[in-house]
Amino acid sequence: MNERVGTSHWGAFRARVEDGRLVATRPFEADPNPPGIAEMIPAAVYHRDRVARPAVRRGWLDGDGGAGRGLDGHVEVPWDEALDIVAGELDRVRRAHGNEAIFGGSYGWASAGRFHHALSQVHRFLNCIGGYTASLGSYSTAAAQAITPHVFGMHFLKLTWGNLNSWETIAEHTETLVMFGGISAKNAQVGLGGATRHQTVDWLRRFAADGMRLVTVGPQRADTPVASDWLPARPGSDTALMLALAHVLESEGLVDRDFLARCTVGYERFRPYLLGESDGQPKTPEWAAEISEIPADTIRELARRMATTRTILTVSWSLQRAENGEQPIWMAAVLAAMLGQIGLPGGGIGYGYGATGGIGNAMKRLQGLALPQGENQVRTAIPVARIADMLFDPGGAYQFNGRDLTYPDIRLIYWAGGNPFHHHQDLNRLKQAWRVPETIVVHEPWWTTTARHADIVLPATTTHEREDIGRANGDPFLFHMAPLIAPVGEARDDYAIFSGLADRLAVGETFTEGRDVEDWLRHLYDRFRQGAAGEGVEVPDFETLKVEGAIELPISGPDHAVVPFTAFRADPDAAPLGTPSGRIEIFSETVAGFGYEDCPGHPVWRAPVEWLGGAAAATYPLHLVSPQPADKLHSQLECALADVPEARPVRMVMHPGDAAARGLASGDIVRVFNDRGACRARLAMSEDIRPGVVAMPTGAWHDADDDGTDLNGNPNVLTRDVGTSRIGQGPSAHSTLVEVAALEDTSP
Ligand SMILES: Nc1nc2c(c(=O)[nH]1)N[C@H]1C(S)=C(S)[C@@H](COP(=O)(O)OP(=O)(O)OC[C@H]3O[C@@H](n4cnc5c(=O)[nH]c(N)nc54)[C@H](O)[C@@H]3O)O[C@H]1N2
Ligand SMILES: Nc1nc2c(c(=O)[nH]1)N[C@H]1C(S)=C(S)[C@@H](COP(=O)(O)OP(=O)(O)OC[C@H]3O[C@@H](n4cnc5c(=O)[nH]c(N)nc54)[C@H](O)[C@@H]3O)O[C@H]1N2
Ligand SMILES: [Mo]
Repeated sequence: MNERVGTSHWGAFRARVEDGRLVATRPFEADPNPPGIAEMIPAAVYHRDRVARPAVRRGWLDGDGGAGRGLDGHVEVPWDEALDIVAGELDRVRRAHGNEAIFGGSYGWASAGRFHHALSQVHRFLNCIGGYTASLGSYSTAAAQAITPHVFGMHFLKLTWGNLNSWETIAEHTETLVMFGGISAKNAQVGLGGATRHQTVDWLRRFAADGMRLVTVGPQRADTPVASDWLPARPGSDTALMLALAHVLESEGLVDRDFLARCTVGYERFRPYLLGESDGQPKTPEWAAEISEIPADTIRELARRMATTRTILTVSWSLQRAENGEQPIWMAAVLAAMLGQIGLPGGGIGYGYGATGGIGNAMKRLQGLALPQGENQVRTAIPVARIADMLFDPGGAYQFNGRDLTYPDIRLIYWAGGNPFHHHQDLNRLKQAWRVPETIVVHEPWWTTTARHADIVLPATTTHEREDIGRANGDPFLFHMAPLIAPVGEARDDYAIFSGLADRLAVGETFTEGRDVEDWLRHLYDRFRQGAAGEGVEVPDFETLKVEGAIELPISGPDHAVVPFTAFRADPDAAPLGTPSGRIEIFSETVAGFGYEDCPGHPVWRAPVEWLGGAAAATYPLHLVSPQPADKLHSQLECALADVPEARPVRMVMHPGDAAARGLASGDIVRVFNDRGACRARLAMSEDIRPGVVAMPTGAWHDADDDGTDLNGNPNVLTRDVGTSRIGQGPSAHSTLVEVAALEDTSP
């Protein structure tokens, strides 16, 4: 028996390996709140849905032009033959159409481990053969990434990772914590690269015990894991609510004029809109009460409380994964600026607490340990969530953050480490778009829906089958990830697959630089060590890490606590922001200059097409939110979870009143539908969701019956595939209306 340490996006674990077989995992000792997710790893690793051997789709071999994708089966071929085919296709397409015709965006979370990070591998490889059409932004925060540089002069990831008050500082100073979208304990279980010590829930418990006023705004009470005042606003109405809070501040003399004058620009251009002088509609609490269904008096009381106590406003990433998702991000900044507490300990604004594990941890940031990706000769890149638009409309014009662009003509898609049939919206539309390219290559450990829709499927190892180094942003631990088991079936590491292809395309040496895996690990690790030493952090050598398995670096704790924007607040001329004015931009000349009706020069309330207050609600009266799943990461480990009796279709939470109105009961298998599609779900009832809203987590593998109804409960057959706005062009999954009815036929 041998208990090695492993790590994953959902944290570290101890692995029990018997006779070369992974039999069980148990929690890592340093984790006070270990997630249960790791328990599924053994069942998933040996699951019958593993891709055993390279496989080529029958219809592709017959030259069906993509028509059979997702319909026909695959034939297994030996590795050499598969690699010859893929190398041949890459070469053919780049010669005939140029490298721009290869879509290598390959968005996805892949798995933990720094070297074998599939996206770094695929991008490095494609750069070696002349480049590829890339994707920009993320499904997580595309809209926020587009807007915050205009407002704060800073990339959103820098804002959400480094420029928010640490938990320690909040505990010490904050009196009122207003959480738009809550601070989610289930989401804090995971972190890109790992989250070792899960502390978010403990911090929230402490805030509650200390008597901090906690307010959750959003459709689900449980989005905050401790008791809080719940304002069950309609989904998509947050901007209106924030405007009304701002209106109270303005009309009751509670605005911090000095802060606005010193640290912001453009309030005088925004104020006429707030007061209704420019559009005839004052943004009063009564106005917002109609939109959000939060009583006007509640809004007034909250605004006064925010102005008279040390207050942080937090905004979850989910708010911007919706139509006009840029607006709540921008308006929250304006509201915080009016309160004037930005730059004070425990005051101001923070985006993304709880979205992943490391956010809010007091931590020294260290760079490095990433595989160098080289340079992409192709300049074309699309906003990540516009993939179906791109495939449907080569040469088509679109606007994105001030630029007029056209979609490239894609002939070959290459995907390693992501699952578009998990992450994209309106899957029935994606399925059509996916038929367009000539060839689709996917590396996958499992027969996911994406793999089943690919022409050539190359079996990849999981992270447990190879040696790697584990480390994550916002986490003090370093892991040596020894291979726990031998590769399953004929699976190969992504690195080995790309090395084989690079050889065939005469760039073997460029891709590998003559290094094997061990050489790369040492090389990346040594660079990381040197970088850390430059920051005054001593990192033990690789041999020591190998022996120890896990090492905690001395980079976290109260000494590293952050109070963001202090220097800026003290002297905005000496420490300006990266905006054109050097100030927080309440009005942005740049954004106004784009001339977009859907994102003018200051934040505005714009009703989405699909929300409970609009015309579409007459036909589809329920708002569907599709949050992240609590029991896994996205679609990963799903095959094992789905095997548990009664686990599929997935649970969908509904208010008892809405269920009664439809004659539905807890446990019923229901049909959830709109004009875009339909799926099954297992009904669960709860008073903790506001009436009119249903919540179904993402992650079930899409599989449809003959009339197209998704059997497992994948909400993305229902979601809308439209960009957040012309600024962000992000995914707008949370803006979706549906209806729910009993399913006549409940046979599996
Ligand atoms: N409706 C709705 N949709 C959403 C969201 C939502 O809130 N609502 N959220 C969106 C968000 S924020 C995100 S980030 C996306 C997530 O979407 P994805 O990141 O695409 O989802 P994953 O399931 O993590 O996909 C990773 C895939 O990589 C595979 N993989 C793991 N390790 C390896 C490896 O070593 N090599 C290779 N080749 N493959 C590997 C896994 O088996 C899995 O299929 O979903 C988005 N979709
Ligand atoms: N266990 C687990 N954790 C994860 C992930 C996972 O797959 N599994 N994925 C990770 C990833 S990639 C990301 S990007 C983050 C995402 O983190 P978030 O984007 O913050 O999380 P979501 O789960 O999409 O949504 C959180 C809640 O927002 C609420 N909500 C939806 N629409 C609105 C609205 O209009 N207004 C308000 N006020 N609330 C609304 C919903 O009730 C939902 O439960 O989570 C990460 N954490
Ligand atoms: Mo994400």
